[in-house]
Amino acid sequence: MHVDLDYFYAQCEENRSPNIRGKPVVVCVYSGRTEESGVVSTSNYLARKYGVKAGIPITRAKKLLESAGAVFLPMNRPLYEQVSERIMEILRGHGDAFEKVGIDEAYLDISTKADSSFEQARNIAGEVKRQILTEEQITGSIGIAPNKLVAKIASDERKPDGLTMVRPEEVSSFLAQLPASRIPGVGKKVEDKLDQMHVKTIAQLLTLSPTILVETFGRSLGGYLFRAARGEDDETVKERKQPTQLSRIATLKRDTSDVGEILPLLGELANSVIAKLKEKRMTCESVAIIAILNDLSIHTKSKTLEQPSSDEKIIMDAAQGLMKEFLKSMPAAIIRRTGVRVSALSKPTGQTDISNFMKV
Ligand code: TTP
Ligand code: CA
Repeated sequence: MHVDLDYFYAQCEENRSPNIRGKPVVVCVYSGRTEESGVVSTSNYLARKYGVKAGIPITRAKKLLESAGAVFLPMNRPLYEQVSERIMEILRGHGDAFEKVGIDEAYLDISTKADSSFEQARNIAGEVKRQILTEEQITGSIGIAPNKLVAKIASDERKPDGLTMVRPEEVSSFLAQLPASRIPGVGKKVEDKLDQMHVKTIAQLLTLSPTILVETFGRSLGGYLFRAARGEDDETVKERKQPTQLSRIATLKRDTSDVGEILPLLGELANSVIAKLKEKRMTCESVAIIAILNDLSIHTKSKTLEQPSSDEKIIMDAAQGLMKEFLKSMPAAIIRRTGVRVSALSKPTGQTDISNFMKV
């Protein structure tokens, strides 16, 4: 089963401010350069009807939505991460194995829980949807199939609030009618090349020999396309490891070497990293600052803490201290973007950790 939440950031915003429901909602990543500069992160389905989608400039979105009563909101990542984390916990409980693949996307192996029955799988999907909706007021779209690849393609078939089940005997006919661009990993470049070969649908992709595919796309991508067109995939659903580092980076209002202008933004980024660390109940042992200069060169400076920590003051002091040192060591540096990174992350295991027993 593949679960993909619908217009996720925008849906979180609708839940937070119910008065914006029924209006086009656009979540923006403001670069901070000018009031309007930046791109659209995502939009609700109403805004998409006007052509407003992820990646287009905010100025363009404003033109498209002129006099449509649209709402433009800045991205609020901590909010989306909290909602995501709670939904992932719900999902985890429904799978024999669980794999989060993005903030709003996960695979579940439900073979055992569904007793290998597709009818039973459909019931589980219904229960998953119901639970996410009642507990978090979020809708998602689900694909159920014999493997991860087909499940992912299926979850995208009926959006929003969709449920698409593809039984083993239906895989070929389901895929055949779809555009080749629906295969995960087929972006604009591959699509253009396939176009030149007069391949638009997966049915047409089936006519290309492995030799042609490998010649055109190389061994790895060519082989993948050959198998994907046939709905073949044997990847298992596997839990991803905890991250070993976290970072946040942002653009300053203007290029500067003034510590007084840099520290407030650095402080915000540090706070965001600290919040994330606490949310994951993890500690870090190393803190680094990132400085991208106006010539786009990237500089980092890091420091090892005396002991693993998630303490606000310790991490904040470390980040700000590093930035002051950096500016002193490179007085001519003019900074364009800055960031904070914490690494050597671990999860304190408390009483069960053998080293704690040893200390007593
Ligand atoms: P998606 O699942 O691609 O998009 P979505 O959930 O907004 O819409 P859909 O109903 O079509 O699934 O991405 C998940 C979130 O990731 C999305 O809400 C915002 C963020 N995102 C960006 O910030 N920039 C991007 O370019 C994309 C594609 C997504
Ligand atoms: Ca989504």
